[in-house]
Order: sequence, then structure tokens, then C-alpha cells
Amino acid sequence: MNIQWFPGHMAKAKRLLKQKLKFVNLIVEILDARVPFSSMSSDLVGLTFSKPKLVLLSKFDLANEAATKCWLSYFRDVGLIALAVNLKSGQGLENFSSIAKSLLNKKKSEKIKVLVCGVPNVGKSLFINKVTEKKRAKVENRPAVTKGISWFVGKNGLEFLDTPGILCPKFDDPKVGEKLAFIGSIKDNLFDSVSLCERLLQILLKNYKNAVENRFKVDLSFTTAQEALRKIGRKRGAIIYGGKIDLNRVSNLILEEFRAGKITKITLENS
Ligand SMILES: Nc1nc2c(ncn2[C@@H]2O[C@H](COP(=O)(O)OP(=O)(O)OP(=O)(O)O)[C@@H](O)[C@H]2O)c(=O)[nH]1
Ligand SMILES: [Mg+2]
Repeated sequence: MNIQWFPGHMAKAKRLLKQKLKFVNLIVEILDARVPFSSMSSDLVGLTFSKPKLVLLSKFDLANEAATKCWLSYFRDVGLIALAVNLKSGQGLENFSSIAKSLLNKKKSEKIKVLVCGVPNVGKSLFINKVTEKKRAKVENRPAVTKGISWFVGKNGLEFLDTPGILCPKFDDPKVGEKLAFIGSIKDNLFDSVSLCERLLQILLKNYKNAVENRFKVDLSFTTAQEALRKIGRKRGAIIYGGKIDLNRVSNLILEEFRAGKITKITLENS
């Protein structure tokens, strides 16, 4: 499944960001802790090499803890400071401003301009609301909520530039697009939810079979992803006229429960 998406507002934001970059001291790149590798495929990565960077692994409350620890040491090994954060509760952000200042050798009173970037729906705007302690940036659980770029003033001399989620115009590896679709970083109407859900189940049956069985109360021994989808559909009463399984309905339901962390804490790629 090769899912592509690069609407006009992303191209425009990318052009604007190039201009703003010279006014920025620090880049905060937000990656989704469930797919840190795939969420690195923001089209901004090449642009932001020139500035000091801090990586946030967001939604770590939804990710596998051991896998997140491995990712944190991976980033340490490549010389980047990374923090695992739950942007809803603020956990992991406690020392953000002192870490940012020490990274830049700045005194407490000096101003820092922070560019916040990442693929859609990873929590950029929620991060800004948390660190500025205001609810000014629009936050919603769908991709492409932020369409323009705007500054927000925080405490301790920090200012934050909120940006729209930006993707690569083309994914070299279709699996990257697929993973971004699993986590809700790509618009749902751009793919077939049944095929996407079958791909997700294929992966989950390898690494998280027990959790899927427990969540949906089904036996998935020797079961393919297609069969699993039907079993779960029957169990959840997703039936249409004539007793057939409503594949669309059950696929959307599984994707929704995966995204909300209801199956279990899941990480889909290892460092
Ligand atoms: N559980 C959990 N949810 C989070 C976390 N961070 C963000 N969210 C949720 O993810 C959704 C997207 O958050 P936003 O801040 O709008 O994401 P964004 O990166 O600004 O998205 P775009 O502007 O569309 O690119 C919202 O429903 C947030 O509540 C987190 O650490 N944990
Ligand atoms: Mg946003």
C-alpha cells in the first residue's frame, strides 16, 4: 500500500520555515514513540541539520516501555538528546527549559526561539500549550489541524514556533506511509481502511497476539490477519444484512482502539 499526501499548506509551510530558520536557536523535533523511525520522515529533516536539536518521543504513554528505552539510548548514541514524554500529562517535560538552555549554553535570562516540527498529529501544538501553560494552539486528534505557522510566548524567555505537520512528498519505503497511517498522521480518506487494518493485524499477530486476543476476547491461534478481522468483527457485532461481517466498520474500530492505546502499549518499530 503506497500512501502519499503532501497538500498545498505543507509546501507553503516548508517555504516559510526555510525563511524563519535563521531566527531560530533550537529545533524541537517531535516523533511518535510508537513509530520513531517512520515519524522521522518529515520533509524538514534536511533543513534542520544546521541547528541544535532536541528530540521528543511523544505519546510514550501509548508505546512499549522497553522499546522506548532502547530508542532513547539509540538517540544518545547518535549524539542527540531525546526525552520520552506524555504531552497530555506533561510527564517528561519537567526539565525541558533547563535542558534547552544548557544545550545552547544560554544563561537563565537569555531568550531562546524554538522551532517545533514533526509529521502531522504527533503533538506539536499540545507540546506548545503544555510548555507555555496556555491553551492557545489548536489541538485535535486528526492530522493537518495546524495549517499555518505562529509564535507562542512561553516562560523563562522561551518562544515557540508552531508549525503544520510536514511529510515527505514521496515515501521511498511504502511501509513508512503505512505506519504513519496506523498512528493517524495521514488522512483516513486517503487509504482503504480494511487493507490498512489487515496490515496492522499482520504486525500485531507477530508481536502482540496475546494482547489482541485479550482485548477482543477471541482465539487467534493459527489465524491470518484476514481471519482475525472477521473473528473480531463477529465478536463486536459488526454484522450487515445477510450475516456478513461489516469489514469497514470493524477495521475502523480496530484502528481507533489501536490509536487510543486500548489494545496495549505498542511500539511498531525497533531501534
Ligand atoms: N496519549 C497521548 N496523546 C497525545 C500526546 N501528545 C499528543 N496527543 C494527542 O494527539 C493528538 C494530536 O495532537 P496535536 O497537538 O494537535 O498534534 P500536532 O502535531 O499539532 O498535529 P498537526 O497540527 O495536525 O500536525 C491530540 O488528540 C492530542 O491530545 C501524548 O503524549 N499522549
Ligand atoms: Mg498542530
